[in-house]
Amino acid sequence: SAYVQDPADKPSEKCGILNVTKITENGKKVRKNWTSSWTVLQGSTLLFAKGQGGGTSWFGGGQSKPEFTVDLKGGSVEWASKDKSSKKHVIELKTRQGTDLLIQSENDSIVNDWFKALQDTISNHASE
Ligand code: I3S
Repeated sequence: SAYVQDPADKPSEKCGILNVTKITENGKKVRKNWTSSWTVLQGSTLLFAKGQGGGTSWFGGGQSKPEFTVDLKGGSVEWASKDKSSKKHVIELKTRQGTDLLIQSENDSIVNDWFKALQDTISNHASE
């Protein structure tokens, strides 16, 4: 039936507000700067827009550009060890480009969903 969608055909799109910081850039350690960020997973790309005081930052639809994007292909996710952050529910995302991020939310179910989505995306694009 047209109403039954094969889960394999489902486009990987997910969005929400997360706390994010880079911890390395091009393989070099950088100072943390936790930012609340509108986050969009689109295909194998993860896009972040910095939250702007007062208004909600948005990208797409011809509006402001994402603050930064990372390609998940060839990356990895794991739960961050205690020495990486004192915060709870922290995902460590490592990318092939050498940019590593910590991604966090106070809401553990939100973080668990993102962990699964990132992991699925990485494994679905593993052969690319
Ligand atoms: O890994 P660190 O250096 O303990 O990370 C903390 C710092 O980035 C701190 O800012 P200062 O650079 O001004 O010290 C942040 O306020 C903390 O949130 C960082 O640690 P957590 O454990 O929250 O990731």
